[in-house]
Amino acid sequence: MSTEEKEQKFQAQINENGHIEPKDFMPDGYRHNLIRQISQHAHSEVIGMQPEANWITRAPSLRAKQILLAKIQDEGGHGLYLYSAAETLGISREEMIEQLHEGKAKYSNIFNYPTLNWADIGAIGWLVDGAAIVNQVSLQRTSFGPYSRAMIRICKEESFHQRQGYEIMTKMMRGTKDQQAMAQDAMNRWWWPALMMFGPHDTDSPHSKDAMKWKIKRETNDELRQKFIDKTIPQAELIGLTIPDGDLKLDAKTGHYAYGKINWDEFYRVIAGNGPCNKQRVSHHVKTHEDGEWVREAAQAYKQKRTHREEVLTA
Ligand code: BYC
Repeated sequence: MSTEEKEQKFQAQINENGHIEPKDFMPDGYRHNLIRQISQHAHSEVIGMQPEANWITRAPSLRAKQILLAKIQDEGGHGLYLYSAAETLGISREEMIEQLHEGKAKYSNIFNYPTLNWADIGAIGWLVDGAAIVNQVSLQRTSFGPYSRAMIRICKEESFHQRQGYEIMTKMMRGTKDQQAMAQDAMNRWWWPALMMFGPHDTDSPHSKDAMKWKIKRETNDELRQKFIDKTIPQAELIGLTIPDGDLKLDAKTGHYAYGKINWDEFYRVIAGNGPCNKQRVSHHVKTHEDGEWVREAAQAYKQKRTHREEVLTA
């Protein structure tokens, strides 16, 4: 088959909502776009553990601490599924980590903001995981088999994460005036960066056209952002939180909320490495990676020893 025929067959399979598997033919652009997106997604999961881990030792109760620990551990697991999915496309874990450390690979804008108090843990679970679920539910139908299957497992855990955050916010809104003010302050600081998680508007999103054609993405950045806004506003209202956007307005005809202008200058500054915590996040990851060198060496030595023993036994 000529390359052109292979590409036609590939696109036909995608058009019929079939999965592409690692050993199937795929155009280079499809492979590169997926490696970029999946590895950045994996880095987000792992870097996202840092702002939450900041509050493990100061959780207000044993129950809250257990739940937070379980959630953060889940995020580490999500990173592992995703690194494995990306590895099926021909990139190694080492290369991906190197790209992260050198600033060549991105991770979600949202994890470059600080967690100043316990209400921020509520806001992350509710808004950040809430935004992530909207995106990831859609990605369960992505065309690349290993990514789609990883998303199905991840989504099962994400809804628990979102509830964990909403429970914290609800409790604080039922608490003292100071606790209510803390919850509102967290809402004010996390709302806009959470909207930015969906990426630039469709008209300014360079990867969307191919990603939609190849069904890597099943809904556009703006479609997903709108879904998140429509779903989250009633949740905020229910517990008495105000959305920090004076332009919010429900369009009775469409059932969608119109919203104010997103500060894209801030978004591009943060994803270029100049947000409040970028340097701290990456340098912490570099240090932890270096500290873990002996674990990787030991695992490698154990693997070699086992392989050698199997060779001796089967000789
Ligand atoms: N942050 O053409 P576009 C979690 C970049 S973690 C940073 O629209 P695309 C959790 C984009 O990479 C869940 N950069 O790109 C974990 C591109 O730059 P490059 C994280 C962003 O890929 C722990 C440029 O802007 N979820 O739930 O078609 C604790 C142009 O953008 C962002 C995922 O990663 C951003 N927000 O669409 C708690 C979902 N947005 O690469 C919670 C998977 C855009 O050319 N990813 N950029 O240098 C996606 O669905 C897509 O990659 C995006 C962007 C919708 C994010």
